[in-house]
Amino acid sequence: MTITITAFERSPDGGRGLARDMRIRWALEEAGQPYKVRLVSFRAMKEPAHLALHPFGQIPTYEEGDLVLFETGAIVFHIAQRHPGLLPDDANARARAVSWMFAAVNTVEPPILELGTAKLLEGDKSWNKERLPLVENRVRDRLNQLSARLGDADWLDGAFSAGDLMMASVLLRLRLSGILDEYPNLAAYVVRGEARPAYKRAFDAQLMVNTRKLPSG
Ligand SMILES: N[C@@H](CCC(=O)N[C@@H](CS)C(=O)NCC(=O)O)C(=O)O
Repeated sequence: MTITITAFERSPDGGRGLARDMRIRWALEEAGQPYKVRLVSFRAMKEPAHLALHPFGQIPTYEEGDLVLFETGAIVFHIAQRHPGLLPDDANARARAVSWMFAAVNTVEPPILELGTAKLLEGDKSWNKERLPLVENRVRDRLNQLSARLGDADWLDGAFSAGDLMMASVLLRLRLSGILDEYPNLAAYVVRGEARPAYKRAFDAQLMVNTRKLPSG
């Protein structure tokens, strides 16, 4: 069955891996599954046709036959359950990998998103100077804990899994802030994720969308 995902027609980062369709592309590449991409503009994302797929008017979405999914965690989990390569066979190890997926989106990503909001949307507020260090330190609190748990291991729990795919994707969003570099083992973890052939294929495909010339007129 054909898999179709949605992605930004023009991504704010120019297609350099930050838009969340990247997580789905990466998972599909790891699983060796072909997919199609439907590009949507910011305006189209808020129109009824897209809202029928994604109640919050965002990307990415995932369509496969009658199935329509939104939320990257749920989509990557679906892919990982259906195809080998992203979750261990052992039931307990599988459950732990799923814990890491949830930890990525539910525990580590929120302070990182808050930092993005503080920098991009609140930079002109009089209170921003006082608030920003607090928000940065909330990110550091989480990274201290994650860094301690990862230690000198390559991946969070044995072999690479969907948990690592989600965690590395979330951490990537921190790179420009410089905070990730305060944690050499986490920075190296993200680089290890980016070095995977499946990640590179996904990255190239996303970048190509954003660097190709649109037909004029
Ligand atoms: N929790 C959602 C977040 C989805 C999300 O924030 N998507 C962004 C692109 S990376 C988006 O569509 N932003 C445009 C908007 O919210 O209007 C997920 O993980 O899928």
